[in-house]
Amino acid sequence: MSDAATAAARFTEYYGRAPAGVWSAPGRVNLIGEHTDYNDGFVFPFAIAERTWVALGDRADRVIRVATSFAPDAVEIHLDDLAPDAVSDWAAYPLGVAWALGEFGGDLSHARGVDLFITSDVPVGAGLSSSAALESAVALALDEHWGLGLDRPTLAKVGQLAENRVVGAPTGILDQSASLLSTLDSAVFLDCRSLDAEVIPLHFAAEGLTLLVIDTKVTHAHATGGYAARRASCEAGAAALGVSSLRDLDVDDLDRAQAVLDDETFRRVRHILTENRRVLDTVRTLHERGPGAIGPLLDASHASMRDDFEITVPEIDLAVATAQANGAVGARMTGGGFGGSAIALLADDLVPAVTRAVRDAFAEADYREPVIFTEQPSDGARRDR
Ligand code: GAF
Repeated sequence: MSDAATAAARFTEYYGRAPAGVWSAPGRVNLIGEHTDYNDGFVFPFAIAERTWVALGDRADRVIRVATSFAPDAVEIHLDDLAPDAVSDWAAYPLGVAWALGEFGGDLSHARGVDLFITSDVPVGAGLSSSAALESAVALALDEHWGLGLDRPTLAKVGQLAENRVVGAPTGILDQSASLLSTLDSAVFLDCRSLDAEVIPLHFAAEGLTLLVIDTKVTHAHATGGYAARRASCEAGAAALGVSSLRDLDVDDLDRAQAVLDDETFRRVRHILTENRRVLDTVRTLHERGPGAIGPLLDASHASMRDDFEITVPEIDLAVATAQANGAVGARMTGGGFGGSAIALLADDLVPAVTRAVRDAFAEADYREPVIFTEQPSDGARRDR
């Protein structure tokens, strides 16, 4: 378990002086709205309790150096040399963000260099957005330290650009927005076209509900493979249907889509159109009937990801089906897919039974032991000290 004091202590140990400040940003769970972000659609994520911390200290020159508890060697670069292809591996995230700040109007020409030390307790490869936590913490720290004055929606775009251009993953704006815009006990209802964001209270605890995360330990990476293929299918579907993005279509257009598209592209498109609808229905249902009533929408979202978008894996499907069979209000995969985590919303007193049932089912199927924990919707990025 890390915290701001640990990040400061590690900075001091490494650089031999105290940091000027410590910032942090959380990972996220997406409650519903998967792969809709890069289709200009709707998402509804919240920040989780696990965070990434960045301790920062000034330098006299114009070098930026990054060290971390999760890699042996520090990486450094002159601010004038920042470029998309100048950094690689884990350093692409923090140094990619430093480059991307300039692309969004941050004036780095007079900025002094910085030393950074990064610690994190966001699990990597679990579909809980460790990358956005890192990008968002660094973006906020550098923006505030250098006085660049970029607002949080712009910092989310900075993190996304770093991920797209420097890391090389063609991801949308969901994860960075969740990390930067969330507040305690709430989720962010984001329109990824207008970037209008509304923070909506979830009231899980007040309603006697617990959100369980089941990390299947099947790891994924979005810089390779299926994620880009799904994105390409959506773009091909939109082009064939004569729209600039799938946001311009609604479930009423499904008959026409089926007539025009091949079966696979149609199913990809159907996931996006129905998922946008489910996000809107979830927000409405929360307002009208509370969180105990959103379960069928979570279940339907999972079925759509499994059957139409085909981004789940057998471990995830087993976790979801077991939670559902043991009384969860609703359950679904969260995140980009091809591994990662499932979430289950359930009555507080069902937590031990559902946890046991999922563990037993995994053992029975000879799957790796999952890591199962409860999660509280938490605060977004902030300065800690
Ligand atoms: C990953 C991406 F980074 C997000 O942009 C989003 O597309 C998500 O997968 C799927 O909803 O987390």
